[in-house]
This record gives sequence, C-alpha cells and structure tokens, in this order.
Amino acid sequence: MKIVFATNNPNKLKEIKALVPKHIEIVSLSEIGCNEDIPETGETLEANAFQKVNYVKEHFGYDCFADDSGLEINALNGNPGVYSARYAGPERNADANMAKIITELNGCENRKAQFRTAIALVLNGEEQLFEGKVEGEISLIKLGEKGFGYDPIFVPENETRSFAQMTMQEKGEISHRGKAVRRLINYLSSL
Ligand code: ITT
Repeated sequence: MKIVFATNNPNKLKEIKALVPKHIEIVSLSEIGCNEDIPETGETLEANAFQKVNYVKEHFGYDCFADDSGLEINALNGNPGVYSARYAGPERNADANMAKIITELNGCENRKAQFRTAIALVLNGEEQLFEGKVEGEISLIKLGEKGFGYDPIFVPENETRSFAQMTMQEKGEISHRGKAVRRLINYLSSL
C-alpha cells in the first residue's frame, strides 16, 4: 500500500517513516509535486489536520494523511497549542519558541504540559481521525540535541530525560505521534 503524508516538516516525515511497517510506503509531498505551504488556519489541531488532507485531495487528487501537533502547557491555559509553530513569531523558530516558554514559566511551579497529535486521513472517500497524547513537564532549561521543535524542553512522565535526549525509536514508543500513528496503522491494516 502507498499513501501520501501531507507534511512539509522533514523531521515528522523521518519519524513517521521509522514507525510504519514496510508494507505501507509513505510518499512525500515533494514526490507528488506539491511544494507549497498548505494553509493551516483552523482553531484546533483536528481542524488543521483535516484542512491539510483536504487541500492535497482537492489540488492533487491523492488520498493522504496529515499530522497536526501541538504542545499544551497547563500554566499557559493550553498555549501554545494550535499556535505551536509560530508561538514566538512568523519565523517559526524553535529556539525562539522555547525561549519564550522558558521566560513565561519563569518562577512557575506548575510545569505540567502535554503534547497532542491529531492525524487526519482521507481514504476512499472517507475521513478518519486518530489521536495521541503524552503528558509530561517543561524543563527549566533545554536538555539534549536530538529531535526537533520543542523536544529539548519536554520531559515525558515517568522519564528523567527530555525527548531530545532520546533516540527517535525511544521517543516514538511513548510519544503523541507514535501513539496516533499506531492507531492509523491498525486502521490501515484492518482494511
Ligand atoms: P506540517 O504542518 O507541514 O506537518 P509543521 O512543522 O507546521 O509541519 P505542526 O503545525 O503540526 O507542524 O507543528 C507545530 C509545532 O509543534 C512546530 O513548531 C513543531 O516544531 C512542533 N512539534 C510538532 N511535533 C513535535 C514533536 O514531536 N516534538 C517537538 N516539537 C514538535
């Protein structure tokens, strides 16, 4: 089986390719000639994930799935959430985004947060949603060099290391994306 993954984020593509079994071939947006920035104007992760798959279906004609993810911090009323990519500005700079959060949480004891992923799938005229989340805490400083985005400041529950201190496989076993992708794989395998 071949399916398009509607993302412009090479790190997500790498993580997802490592999580899916060999009989599911992941096709990237560049491989279908889609090199544009797909609009993400929804107010929820779910809405954005469906906006991405519907855009690819309408403009390129392919069945596909898309992942919209966000970091929700309790003490910031769930922010940055759906605004995670551009939290510190339109440049979508991960270091600036993390610096903003570390400053906002300065002196704050409640550091609880969760990562959430919504995966939307459009296949054979039907839409499906798969979700995954992982709870954890925001660290006081950046820890580790691996991963991407907010990984250096997120320490998942029952762990002492941040996502950026784990291998991609270790992260995938417990992460928001790993959980959502396993639900997607179960669905695709049941067809
Ligand atoms: P696409 O929409 O093209 O898939 P994106 O990078 O815009 O790529 P999102 O809107 O889902 O993806 O991501 C929102 C932000 O959350 C973005 O800044 C990411 O770096 C960050 N993010 C997403 N998944 C993450 C993860 O597993 N670990 C750390 N940060 C993550």
